[in-house]
Amino acid sequence: MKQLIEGFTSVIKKILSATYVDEELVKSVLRDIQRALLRADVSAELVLKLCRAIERRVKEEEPPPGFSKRELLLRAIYEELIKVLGGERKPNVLPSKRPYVILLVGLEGSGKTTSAAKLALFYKRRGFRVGLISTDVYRPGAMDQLKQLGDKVGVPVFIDKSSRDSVDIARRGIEYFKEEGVDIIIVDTAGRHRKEEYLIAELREIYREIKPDEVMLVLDASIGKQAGAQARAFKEAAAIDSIFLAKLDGSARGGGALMAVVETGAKIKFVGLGEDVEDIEVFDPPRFVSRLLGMGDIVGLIERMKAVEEHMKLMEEISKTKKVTLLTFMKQLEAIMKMGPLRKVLELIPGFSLLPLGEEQMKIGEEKLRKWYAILKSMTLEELLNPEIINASRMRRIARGSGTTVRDVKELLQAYEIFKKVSKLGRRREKLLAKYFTKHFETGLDLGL
Ligand SMILES: Nc1nc2c(ncn2[C@@H]2O[C@H](COP(=O)(O)OP(=O)(O)OP(=O)(O)O)[C@@H](O)[C@H]2O)c(=O)[nH]1
Ligand SMILES: [Mg+2]
Repeated sequence: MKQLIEGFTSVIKKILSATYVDEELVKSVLRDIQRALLRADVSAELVLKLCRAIERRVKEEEPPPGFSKRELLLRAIYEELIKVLGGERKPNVLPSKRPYVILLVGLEGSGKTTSAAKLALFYKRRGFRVGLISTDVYRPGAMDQLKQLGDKVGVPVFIDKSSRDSVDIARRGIEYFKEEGVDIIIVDTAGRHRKEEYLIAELREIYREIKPDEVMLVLDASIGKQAGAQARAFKEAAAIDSIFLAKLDGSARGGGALMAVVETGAKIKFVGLGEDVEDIEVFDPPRFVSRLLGMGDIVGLIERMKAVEEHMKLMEEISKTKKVTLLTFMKQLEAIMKMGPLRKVLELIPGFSLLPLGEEQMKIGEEKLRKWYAILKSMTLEELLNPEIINASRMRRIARGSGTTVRDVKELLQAYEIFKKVSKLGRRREKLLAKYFTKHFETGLDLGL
């Protein structure tokens, strides 16, 4: 994983430090991405698909106002990588019932026992009572290994070194923990198989006997893209509910394993990122990609871009709709506030960047936006949709509810009237808005256009 992170970090550096973002830079960036991914054992097909998607977006899309081609390129890389990793959604890792039995399976040495302890700690920290069971009757020392790990994370472990019957141990262990009132029972199994088919046969037997709520397949990421074939084989032959992708940290091929497994449609719930019991993470594609890119504020950048797009869309809609209400106004304020500092926002609106607005006026403006928003939030939906019903007594109630004064409420209503006029003006809107903002923030109260 380290190599992949290094590869992407240097790609991002290249983008950020380039004087121009032109076709040549995009080409060289895509070449670097290809090289980094192929080295991480990602399949050539997937690499090609990803790079084509990035290239197409940079070519075809226009950055939203106020943003550059550079930012568009960063966003395309970020979003397309997330797509390849299965999308924005985080897996649900909470148990659906109590007690909840998780059966861990996987080939020899894939990381089952370590992952069992990691899971125990993970759930314990979230307030669940956890129990661990070792059913490994084959490898000497296997039970002690789990016992030691259990002690380390402070979770009880059920073992029986005198028994040779793993299914029986599992059954008794589950019985025991049920009586103890444990919420989540994690069953570690023996990894004596080097080949999938033998394990699959045994798995069916255990499954029939203990009927776990979830079968979690532990895969070793160091085998690279081959992990995809393994995930597929298990998925087709047995009831695998989720995947724990272990050893994603250690090898250069982890990236390939990750993407190959996602491609099969199997659900990766957790990833193992080291030998320690702490080294576990819920697989969260956006977070993972942020780390991969090594750019701390990329999420912030993309949120700002999205907010601007939302604002543009809203403006479009508002200029189309006939009925403008306080609710429209409120949505507009919401969109503006999401976009960041007012100065930045105004810079995005044609004509505004030239306005001689000082720091002081910006501050007044921002405070006002916040106040207006608080007032709007104190209104009922009926009031938002039919502003004309807001009489003196309603105004008093709204002012009280929002911690403002009746004067503030009146001011907001005046602002809304102007907004209503302006939003009907289509193209002329920006100019008038500009005029309105300068006047308004200069004097604080003069709302006349
Ligand atoms: N770097 C790294 N090492 C890991 C990770 N998970 C497990 N390991 C190591 O992989 C080796 C095997 O781990 P185990 O947990 O014993 O694997 P197992 O599947 O239980 O093995 P068997 O029971 O023999 O099949 C150990 O040396 C672990 O420390 C991980 O996420 N990262
Ligand atoms: Mg083991």
